[in-house]
Amino acid sequence: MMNSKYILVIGANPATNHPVSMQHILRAKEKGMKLVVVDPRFSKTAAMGDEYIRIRSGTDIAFVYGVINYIIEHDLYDKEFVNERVYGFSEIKKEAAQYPLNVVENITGIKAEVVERVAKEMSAAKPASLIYNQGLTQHTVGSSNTRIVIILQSILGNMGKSGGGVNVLRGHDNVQGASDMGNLSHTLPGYYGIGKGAWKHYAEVWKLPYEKVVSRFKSEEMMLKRGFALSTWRFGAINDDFNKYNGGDRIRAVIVMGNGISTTAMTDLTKEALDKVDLLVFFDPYINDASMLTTRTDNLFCFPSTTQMENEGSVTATNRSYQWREKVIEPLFECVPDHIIMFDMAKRLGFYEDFVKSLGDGKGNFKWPDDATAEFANACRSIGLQGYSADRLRKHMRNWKYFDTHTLMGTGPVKGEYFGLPWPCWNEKHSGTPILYNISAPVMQGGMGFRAKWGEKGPEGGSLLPSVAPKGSRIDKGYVEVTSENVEELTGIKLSPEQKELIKGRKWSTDPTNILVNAMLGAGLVPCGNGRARFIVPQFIDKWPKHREPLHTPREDLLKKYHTWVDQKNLYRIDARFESEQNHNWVKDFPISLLTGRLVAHMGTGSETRSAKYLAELQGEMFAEIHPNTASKYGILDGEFIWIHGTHGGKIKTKAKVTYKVGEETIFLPQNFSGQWEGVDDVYPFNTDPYAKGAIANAVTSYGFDVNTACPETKSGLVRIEKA
Ligand SMILES: Nc1nc2c(c(=O)[nH]1)N[C@H]1C(S)=C(S)[C@@H](COP(=O)(O)OP(=O)(O)OC[C@H]3O[C@@H](n4cnc5c(=O)[nH]c(N)nc54)[C@H](O)[C@@H]3O)O[C@H]1N2
Ligand SMILES: Nc1nc2c(c(=O)[nH]1)N[C@H]1C(S)=C(S)[C@@H](COP(=O)(O)OP(=O)(O)OC[C@H]3O[C@@H](n4cnc5c(=O)[nH]c(N)nc54)[C@H](O)[C@@H]3O)O[C@H]1N2
Ligand SMILES: [Mo]
Repeated sequence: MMNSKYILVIGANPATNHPVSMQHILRAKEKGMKLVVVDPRFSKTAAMGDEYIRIRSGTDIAFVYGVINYIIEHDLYDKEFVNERVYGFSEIKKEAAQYPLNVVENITGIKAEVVERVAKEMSAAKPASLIYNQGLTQHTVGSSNTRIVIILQSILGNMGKSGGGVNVLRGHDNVQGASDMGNLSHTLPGYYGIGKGAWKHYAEVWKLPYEKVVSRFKSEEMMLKRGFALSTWRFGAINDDFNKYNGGDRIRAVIVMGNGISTTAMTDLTKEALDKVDLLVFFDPYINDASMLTTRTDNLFCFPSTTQMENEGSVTATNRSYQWREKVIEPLFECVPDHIIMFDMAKRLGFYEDFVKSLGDGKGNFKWPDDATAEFANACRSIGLQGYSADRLRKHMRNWKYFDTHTLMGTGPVKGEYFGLPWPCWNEKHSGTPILYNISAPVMQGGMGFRAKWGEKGPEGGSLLPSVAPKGSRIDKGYVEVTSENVEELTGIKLSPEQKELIKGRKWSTDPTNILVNAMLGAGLVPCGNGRARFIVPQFIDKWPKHREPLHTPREDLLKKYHTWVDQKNLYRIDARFESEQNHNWVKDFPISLLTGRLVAHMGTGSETRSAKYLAELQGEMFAEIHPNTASKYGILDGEFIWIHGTHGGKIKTKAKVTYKVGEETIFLPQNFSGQWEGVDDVYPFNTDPYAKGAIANAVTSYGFDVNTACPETKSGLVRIEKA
């Protein structure tokens, strides 16, 4: 980002949420980079920017299409990049043509000349970067939002370049690592999915017969099904209608490890579910928020787990760099590290021997966390983690001073390696990949094309293979991923009969010998192939992004043209309402738009930070930001209490903060408070109250889920307000 000439921040607020990244951004600004912030709220980042663009929440696709359309119409796009490395341009061109400037202005509230200026300036800046985060993802169209910004950056030729790209500023410390490790219900670690092939790969990694893995499930069929998501489990605990997706029964027990509970939309549902399940268990260094939400008096267990300071292992940053974290102190009091809790659970559930079979000698003698690191490095070949080892990562952390803070390249003892070996890191000699899809570097030094995951032929005809390749490749254009079938043809080398036997039926991501990968590297080729960036995803409900109004929209007039999808069956085990929720004319009774986001002094649910007295002192109170005109319309003065009523039936009482940061039609609530329920704050068990307490924003967020990921629509809701 330090090399960017222009940065579009859209749906992120790094000045508050990523203060370290913000320093990199400001360094680029010192060198003349233009910083433009698109946000419904005048954020701290907007205050640091050169231009602030107020957008109506949930309309980013229309805005970005407006920019794309202008760029294409005025011939401002990177034709070389598009011709050589992109698939599906003509479909996007056609779709974008439906978003001329006046249409964009009507949908988004952004003036035509502003869209025009962004298009002109961003296409002139080489390179331009784009930063997004939760402002784009927490919508029914969240996954389409994430695609449209990639499409924009590809059309501008900004992908695979230093100072370009799409920079997703991630959430928690190590959320990238959690994602790489597959802490989700629809994928195994390394993004393998949960198909039979993926499970077989893992059975091999875990040194277990496939049948043994199957035997942990009710049936093989259930093993191959997506589980509940963090947003949908409540329905699975409350609503028997969804038993059909869940092996015939409701969720009976809930075990929570590292989630604050009140942070999911529609807290009323969470409360009901916590009350209804048979067993509730928390592993948390703090008293989890659930303790104040639930009214149950039995079968609730809170176990003290340690914090990250009392643990060792790797964590992963936003740029895919793995960082080794040393243990700072021994576990305090009776706190136990999470992995020990897991091992203990496996023992008590009777499968400990299987659980640790792939660690160390396979008989329970292993070194933590080294052997676990070796296990996931061996498993996650799909993203190229096989170049990792605990020793290599430790060495990087201990020699951090030998890395250039600008390029990440090392010298001295870490010469030729990029800090933290950002993946893919294809083998123990690979440098790591500091910039994805960069074809100006050789593959062994971090070069790669787009993955050729979808074969040669595009879904709408034409080739999915590009006409260019990373520097120094044996093949100077596109090629498919390497398998035992095509390895000799792609690499031009002859494998011995023994080698052939070892890799029979394998491909690069399932070959434990790494023969296929090493053969490709030797020929300067990318193991996962060299493909085009694909703008069309045939299996998605929208093959390419389309603007669709939020389920709770203040613009009923736009629904005819930009309505949502039909209701969806079995979205992470629930039948989710889309159309039937949208067709309700909510705005009549709930005329104010609800926006939620974060504060610098608190983290997530705030269980930790609101229990820290200095942070609680910095930000001690929950509040609702409201525009002066709206406040005056309701007769509300700054600092007075208001009631906010959500469309899902919840209500909260909080202080009004009268400010121009929000538009007249919007209120903003920070998501970092908890500890009050419907205006009452005496809800914690005796002596466990954090220092700072307040109303829970998610008590008034609306129903609604991303159609692909089930991420809740916490950035576009509607509410009703009144003076308390
Ligand atoms: N201090 C602090 N730092 C944190 C966290 C924290 O709680 N406290 N949480 C961490 C986590 S888990 C995460 S995921 C990240 C989140 O980081 P961010 O995504 O930056 O956080 P938010 O404040 O939730 O949302 C960012 C901005 O999106 C805007 N926005 C809302 N809706 C829209 C929309 O429709 N379009 C556009 N263009 N903008 C919109 C909001 O007004 C807000 O300013 O922060 C991480 N860092
Ligand atoms: N309305 C609205 N809602 C939102 C959002 C929003 O923008 N608006 N943002 C969403 C996003 S992006 C996120 S990530 C979530 C965040 O929501 P949560 O993940 O619920 O928030 P945290 O407070 O980070 O929760 C972490 C919990 O883990 C505990 N913990 C900390 N360290 C450890 C450890 O080492 N081991 C264990 N076992 N426990 C530990 C903490 O004490 C805390 O209880 O909120 C989501 N909810
Ligand atoms: Mo997050």
